[in-house]
Amino acid sequence: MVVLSKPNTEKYTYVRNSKPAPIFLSNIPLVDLSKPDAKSLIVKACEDFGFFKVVNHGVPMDAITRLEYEAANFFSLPLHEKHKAGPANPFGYGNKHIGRNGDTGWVEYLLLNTNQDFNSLKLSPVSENNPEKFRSALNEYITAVRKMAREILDLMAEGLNIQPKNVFSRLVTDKQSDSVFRLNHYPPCPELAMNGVKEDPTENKIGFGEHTDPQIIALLRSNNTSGLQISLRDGTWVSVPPDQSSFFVNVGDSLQVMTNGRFKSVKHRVLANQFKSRLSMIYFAGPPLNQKIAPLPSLILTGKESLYKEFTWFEYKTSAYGTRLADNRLCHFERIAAS
Ligand code: GA4
Repeated sequence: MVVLSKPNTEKYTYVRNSKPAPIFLSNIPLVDLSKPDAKSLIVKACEDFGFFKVVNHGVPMDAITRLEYEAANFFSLPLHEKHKAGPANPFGYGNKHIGRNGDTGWVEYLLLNTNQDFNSLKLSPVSENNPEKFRSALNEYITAVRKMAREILDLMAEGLNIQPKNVFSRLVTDKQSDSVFRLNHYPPCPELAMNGVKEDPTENKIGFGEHTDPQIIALLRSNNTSGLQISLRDGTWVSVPPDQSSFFVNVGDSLQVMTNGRFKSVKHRVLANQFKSRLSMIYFAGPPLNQKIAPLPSLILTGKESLYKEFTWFEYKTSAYGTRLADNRLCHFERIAAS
């Protein structure tokens, strides 16, 4: 049996929910990739929420289970063994510190470049950890999830009625695509009870602070522990009921730009759970570094203007990585409307 490592109990950020009990979003847009209405549902969901849930996604359940097992083994290693994977600067193991600008969360993680050769990833053959099995599970999962990303992006282009069909997907299937894979482990947070927070369900500890993803889309799968929340257009935070057999898709900033703001990148965060550990796997589909990102001319409606300046993904990424999690990253690339 895998026992996930015990967290320590340092002080971390708490947030007070705007409503007394967590609001669960029961009507999360649900897209069945095998159904003909998938493309129109995806477009609607990206316009309304920048977020949707996917079933019949085509990622084999055993690839998911295998990676989850290997990841749980990894996170159950003693801290000094996990640190052997190298610091998450930019790729490797990270603990409580997120990014380079002072953000913290109740989380440990492994951040990987999907183009890297996982043989270079230093993993220890300790107890139930088998580095070879971990590497092959990563490769198998990432290959399957990249295929799903391609399908979803093709459906978006079809749903938007724009040509060519692969206008979005070619950016993430390119050999040079700068995509990232992240395994997040949120240990249970006993401190929530120790602080008397148990009596106050409006207070929560932050696992991963609010942010939007800079890339095109992100595909997230987690175990059955809750914690993920998305922000609605009016700023209300709603909890997303976990579903270990489905995927959740986030629109990223780059897609917001390419659609000239028609699709919105979704602000999201993860709250720590008092009792259960949460394990999530996220594939951030990004374009090649030299790719120019700008509103697609076919999506600038007649009489409307381009809302964003053109930039390369390298420029955006460099700027984004210099920000704090909760910062608005797109504002630096907005065009000032002509008066
Ligand atoms: C958010 C999405 C991905 O997890 C990530 C994150 C990155 C990091 O963890 O290093 C960033 C964050 C993310 C956006 C702003 C910067 C960079 C932490 C941070 C404070 C890997 C990514 O690409 O951007």
